[in-house]
Amino acid sequence: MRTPNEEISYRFTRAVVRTPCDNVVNALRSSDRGAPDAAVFCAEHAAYVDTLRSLGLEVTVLPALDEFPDSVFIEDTALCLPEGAIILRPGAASRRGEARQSAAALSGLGLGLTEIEAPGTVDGGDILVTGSIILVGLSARTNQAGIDSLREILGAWGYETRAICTPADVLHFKSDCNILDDHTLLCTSRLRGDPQLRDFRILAVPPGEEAAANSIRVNDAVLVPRGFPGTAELLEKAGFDVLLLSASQAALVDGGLSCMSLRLV
Ligand code: CIR
Repeated sequence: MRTPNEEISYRFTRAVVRTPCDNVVNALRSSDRGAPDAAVFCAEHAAYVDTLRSLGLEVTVLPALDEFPDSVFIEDTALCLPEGAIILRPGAASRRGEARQSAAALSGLGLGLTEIEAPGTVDGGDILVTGSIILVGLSARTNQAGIDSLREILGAWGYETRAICTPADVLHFKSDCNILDDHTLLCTSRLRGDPQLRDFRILAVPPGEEAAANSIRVNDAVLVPRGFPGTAELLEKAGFDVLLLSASQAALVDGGLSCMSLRLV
């Protein structure tokens, strides 16, 4: 077993992001609440990049890819760990080509690459790194073959892979659950009590603020989407430094703060 080092889940030196493309108006979405505005999306994305830089990360900004409407959600294409990058095989066929693009960029940064093989599918949004335990949500995007393939790679690196059910009608596990520190998770109340989360202290977002569970700890701050005052207050009372960010356009196409970057230790 790998020596527990929980800080790999929230202490980062680098991030890789991809600029939203004009074609983001055609991004996948579970229900249509209107198309995102590409210009507003770019402005919100630029503020996100600035915030990552202000927290000490070196950020590589990859160019927009108009042939892939969802490509701003780069987290779904790879898992980056100190041992190397695992190139994922996204569950949505329209997104598979994004992974090849990420592979090229990550290899250019000097990371060793391995990959999830067909018929496995895994979206990065279903993977939560919590030190030596990696939680992987079984979802409409991440299948059992994908989890098995991931477990094999991660096992060789000394990590324990724990499968968990992504709640029904939720896109990704991390839509509902993210790490705050070595022992604490922020999640929706529908995940509270899940036996796979038994080792963690749980802070549950208030009812009606489920989307705020996709907040991310980055170094000394927690990035929280704007518009969820109960969650911001909960985190501040628990001693976290909260930074509010607008993610209104990502939210229209089922995205959030975690999915817009690959964060590297
Ligand atoms: C999709 O359906 O794949 C995109 N529209 C949203 C992906 C969000 N990714 C994430 O939460 N990790």
